[in-house]
Amino acid sequence: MLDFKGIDYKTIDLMPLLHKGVVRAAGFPGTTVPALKFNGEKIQNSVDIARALDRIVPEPPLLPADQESRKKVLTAEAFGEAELQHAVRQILWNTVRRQPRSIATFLEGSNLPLPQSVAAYTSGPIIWGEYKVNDSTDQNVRDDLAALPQWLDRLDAWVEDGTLGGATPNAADFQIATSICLLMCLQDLRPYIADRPIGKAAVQVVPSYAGDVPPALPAEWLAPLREQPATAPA
Ligand SMILES: N[C@@H](CCC(=O)N[C@@H](CS)C(=O)NCC(=O)O)C(=O)O
Repeated sequence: MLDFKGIDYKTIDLMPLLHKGVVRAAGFPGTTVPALKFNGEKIQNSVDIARALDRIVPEPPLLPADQESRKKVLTAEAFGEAELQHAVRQILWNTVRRQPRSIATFLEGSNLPLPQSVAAYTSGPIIWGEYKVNDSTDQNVRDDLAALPQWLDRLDAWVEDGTLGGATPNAADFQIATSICLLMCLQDLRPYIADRPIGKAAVQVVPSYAGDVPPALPAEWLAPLREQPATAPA
């Protein structure tokens, strides 16, 4: 969103889990990332960040001017933030826990001053902690995967009606594309998403996304995805 606005910025990457304490120590009220300091203002939560950026740098806007389109974008953004995002986190950490070495692939392009040896030593407790924090239990992940086909259909429909994937990305595109690209880091899921309208739209918004997790999930968990057609019916 900062790139889209043409705002110059510096990124600080933090270790997952440890970030909670660091963000608090930096003076933010909550423990989550993304967290942004802008002209002394501390802004947290992706939706609030999007609203704040539109307030601070109005052009180009992250929300459409037309009221009807704006309502749809806000609905899509809220779905991405409140439902999709958490499920993606749960699926991710359950899968990474089964393929712990894959965590190193997410470091590509990061500015963490982390030697491979330290990364290897600390990854176990971090993966376990994230698994716990996100409640990434097998049952929750199975429920998420069962819901995923309908969610992908909903996202494809938003691409079809222009709410997502338009010529200019909006706040919902940024909210959702990042989650979809993260899901596509999982080799288990990529084939069910990449060729769909939402898969293609997500890559347009986030062309490079580090991370590659080899197949890990039990085949029967993926049955709901296999059972549905690769693309939503017209
Ligand atoms: N909906 C928030 C969620 C942010 C969030 O939960 N981030 C995770 C990392 S993906 C986090 O920092 N979790 C730590 C915590 O909940 O304390 C957003 O989109 O900004």
